[in-house]
Amino acid sequence: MAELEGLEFGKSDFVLLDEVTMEQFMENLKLRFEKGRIYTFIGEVVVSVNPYRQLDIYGKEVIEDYRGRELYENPPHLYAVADAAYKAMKRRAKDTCIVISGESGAGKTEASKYIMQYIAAITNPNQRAEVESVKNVLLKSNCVLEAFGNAKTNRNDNSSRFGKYMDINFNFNGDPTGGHINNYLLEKSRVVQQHEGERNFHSFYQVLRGGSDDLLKSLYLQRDPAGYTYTSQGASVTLASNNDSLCHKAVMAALKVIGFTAEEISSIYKILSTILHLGNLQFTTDGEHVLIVGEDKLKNISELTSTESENVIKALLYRTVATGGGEVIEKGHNEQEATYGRDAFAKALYERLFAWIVGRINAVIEVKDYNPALHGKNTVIGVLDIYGFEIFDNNSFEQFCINYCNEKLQQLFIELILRQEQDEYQREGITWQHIEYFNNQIIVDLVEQPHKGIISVLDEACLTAGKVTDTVCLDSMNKKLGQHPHYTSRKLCPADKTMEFNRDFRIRHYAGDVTYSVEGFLDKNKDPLFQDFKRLMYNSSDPVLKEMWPDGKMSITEVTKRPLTAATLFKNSIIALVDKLACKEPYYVRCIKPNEVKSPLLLDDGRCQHQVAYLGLLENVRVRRAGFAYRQPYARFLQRYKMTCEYTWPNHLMSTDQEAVEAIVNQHGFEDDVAYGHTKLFVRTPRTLFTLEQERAALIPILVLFLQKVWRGAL
Ligand code: AOV
Ligand code: MG
Repeated sequence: MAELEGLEFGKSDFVLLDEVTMEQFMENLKLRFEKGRIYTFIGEVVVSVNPYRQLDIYGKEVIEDYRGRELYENPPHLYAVADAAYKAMKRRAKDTCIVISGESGAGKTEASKYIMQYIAAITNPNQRAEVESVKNVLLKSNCVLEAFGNAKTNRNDNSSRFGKYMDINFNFNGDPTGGHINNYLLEKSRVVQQHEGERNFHSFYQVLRGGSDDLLKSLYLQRDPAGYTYTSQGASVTLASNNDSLCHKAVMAALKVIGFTAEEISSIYKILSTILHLGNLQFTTDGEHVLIVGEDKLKNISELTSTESENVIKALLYRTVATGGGEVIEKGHNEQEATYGRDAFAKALYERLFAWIVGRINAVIEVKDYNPALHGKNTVIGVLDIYGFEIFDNNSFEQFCINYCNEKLQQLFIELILRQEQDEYQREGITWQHIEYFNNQIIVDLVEQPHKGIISVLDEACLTAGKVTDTVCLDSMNKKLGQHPHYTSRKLCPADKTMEFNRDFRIRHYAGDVTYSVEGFLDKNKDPLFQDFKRLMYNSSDPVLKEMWPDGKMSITEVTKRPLTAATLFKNSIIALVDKLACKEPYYVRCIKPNEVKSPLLLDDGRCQHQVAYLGLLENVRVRRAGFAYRQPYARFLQRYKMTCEYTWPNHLMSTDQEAVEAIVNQHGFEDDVAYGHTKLFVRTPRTLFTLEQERAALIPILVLFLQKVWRGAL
């Protein structure tokens, strides 16, 4: 067993602070960070600080130290939470989930990978081939999804640009039998546009830098990302770690392990290449018609997508529209429309590729032929790693969605860790001093409330016929939400020079104020794509591509129903996610970003205090300190520990179970560590239960012997 830490490393659980103040919390956090102790408990919650350097605290040996141990037996670690979630799942057949939260760059994705590795390492001791293969796919899927779903932002060189929730299914032995990945709103605008200092998704640079000469030749690509508009707008084509080429090889290998066929892999890279060529197409006009500059690229595109070149030209320059009289006509684009259509097509190609990859992985790991009658209950551990709260110089629709999602997760944390806890004490009649915390439900409502919330105003503007501009939409938000304490706009607050008239609005989020530019909101919310592109792809003779575009089958006269908007789809998916998490036993990792400069040495006081405050960590400590770590209904407690007390074994003669439980508690001298609720016993520290468990374990063999003798009539 790993040694518990000495006091020179500070307190391993914030609950042990002398006083719960920001000063003491920060002092402990800082001391531990300086000593390389990046994890600290708050009860069962792990607080993690990004070390920005490789620490020697992971790997096989350390995993062995944590395997099957109780939380408090080892120093705080992600492995301890992973083990707790696993034990709850295995011993009590509970579905559990591990929710990893924190702002962009705080270390969520890294944490999720360590957790997955831990679960993979401790399961399947018998090395059964089918379980090994499931584990392998689960682990390898990370590498693929990071390549296609992560990118360099100004906050994080490997920023997740999609949300990921992965369910891992276990059989009654506790071995993984499969899984399912849900992905949430990929930031597809990045495909065609990157801010200064940022990059497109890693996958593009990886293939350009790591693809073999033959592959690049077959894709008509040159090596230099600077040669493609879509990979060079951020003017930052290289990562500090500069490992694009190596990653490409790892992704190729992972795709093969997962089970992608050679044709499928080829189609994936053809799509990436198509997107790059599309980005380099330009449009001009001869005064009457719009023309495409660079016919050679067109030829490449039609070949890569297995479509006819004239159909590609047609889809890029014209759109089919149904007139009021039911007549179908072809309408030529102007230059601006053609460029817009091209970008929308490139974004959709990438988005569908990503969704298809996720679906393909799911098809491999989906639990097949599971028979509960035969195999027992199929339990699940969910791991959530989603994009963190983010503030950039320029915040748009994507940040709005990402930050809304983080509000929802904070709300879930409040609901599960703070509110339910306090509610239960009240219900059980345990003396309790109420702890104040900021409840962000008000901000969640500001965004998602039907008829009144921001999403609803946006949708209304999108559905209104005619030209509703972003500014008109902003006006209507100002009218509807001007009074809301968490909403401001420059119109409502003219003195605030940090915002622009007619363009900006600000939300006071739980994690800080974010000013959003409304420019492009409506378009991103409507997310239109001309049917002509869908049809073009559906008619491709590449079966993989065709499979991604089933809706291309519809003719223009059939495409009348308005699809749900991007914000509403996202909202619905996040509400479904929260419901899924809420019915599982939650385990939390709260990640903190120590500084803005990725330094392993600096713990920026101001930045960290801000995160500790908005994550509600002090309140978490207070609730935990005032509270009781464990609770059990009297009957269940009695059933389990009655053999440890002479007054309760084999049966008690007291009038209630509560009295019998009191007898057990008193005999062991645990009076100060418990409280009696209406229906449950509340236990403050884990050591009490640990002692009882040990005693029970020691007694069971003796009791078994005793009972055997009784049955044989020897006694
Ligand atoms: P995020 O997932 O929280 O951000 P990451 O997990 O990608 O953040 O972490 C950012 C970077 O910090 C990583 O690429 C590593 O360089 C470093 N890092 C994080 N955790 C560790 C660790 N335990 N040990 C060593 N280095 C670490 V975002 O996806 O942007 O919200 O959307
Ligand atoms: Mg991430």
